[in-house]
Amino acid sequence: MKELVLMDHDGGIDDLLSVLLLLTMPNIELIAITITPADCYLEPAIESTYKLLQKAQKEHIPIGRGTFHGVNAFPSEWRARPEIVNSLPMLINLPASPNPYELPTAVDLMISSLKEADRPVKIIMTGPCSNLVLAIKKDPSIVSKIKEVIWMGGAFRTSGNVQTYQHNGTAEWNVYWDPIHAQQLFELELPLILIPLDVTNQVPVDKAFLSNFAQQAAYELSNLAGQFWALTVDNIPSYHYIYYMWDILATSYLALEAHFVVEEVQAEVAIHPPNAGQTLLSHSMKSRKVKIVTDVDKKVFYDYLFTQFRANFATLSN
Ligand code: AGV
Ligand code: CA
Repeated sequence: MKELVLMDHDGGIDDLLSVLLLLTMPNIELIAITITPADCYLEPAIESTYKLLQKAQKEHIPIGRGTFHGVNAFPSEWRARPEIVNSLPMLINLPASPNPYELPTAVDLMISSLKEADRPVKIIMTGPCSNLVLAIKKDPSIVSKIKEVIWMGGAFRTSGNVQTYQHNGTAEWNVYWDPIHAQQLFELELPLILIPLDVTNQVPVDKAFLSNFAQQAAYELSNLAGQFWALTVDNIPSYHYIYYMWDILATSYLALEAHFVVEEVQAEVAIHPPNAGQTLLSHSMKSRKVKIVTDVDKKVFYDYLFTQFRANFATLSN
């Protein structure tokens, strides 16, 4: 039987690539996508998501709109990226989504999708965790329908990627956007596995990768994915803003679990400056057991991307 999966993403380029990757996985059934307006503006990210679903003839999959905004906003330049995606030749002339404000809220869609599911669901989160925590607060009964939560977030034994005022650089952005709900997520003690910077740092999006990947651009999915990645290259030259396979690695966990090294740790989330959003290994009263990924078989991971994207939309097996 197919694994039921619900995705919550926040519209970054690698979030959209993660949607694309999910659509290539034969063993999962995507039951809903909810969007957090964090590393994106909501409306264009809904449009990108809907367009990708249309390409795969999956536009019946419901989309939920996040209404909660975290305390620490993402830079506007990053948030505007889906506008470019929507203008790419393969996507620009597709119908835009239905009125975003007529969509269910992310919280309500999460609740209804989980309640209607006939078996427990895996949740993949590639942005902040606010929608999920708010959904559980509104209807705690959904916890029994959650099989596992896979979250791209955190930085444990490595530095963070937030560089801003009032911050010492120890936090990862998805946690920093809403540290309070992140700490509450830990306190919920769900089956939670984090894909933190500790492991995503091992899988950069570099020119050598892009160059190899371009060789299979005759396949529609590779062509589109290659264009998405090209949009991130202005991040690459600068040391601090290098682009990684963050969310894509987290998404691939659904298919490649056996190739990931997982460790159980005790951790908490700092909620005040100068390290708001830092995921700290600790044994304080606030700390909880969580699983973190510390290593991945990089060859298996990159090979998997090449294989999955060697496809055309009309022939997606899923
Ligand atoms: O911290 C990684 C998270 C991932 O979910 N995001 C990007 C991925 O979608 C935030 C982020 C960190 N650095 C960035 C980010 C950058 N240079 N551009 C855009 N987003
Ligand atoms: Ca993201």
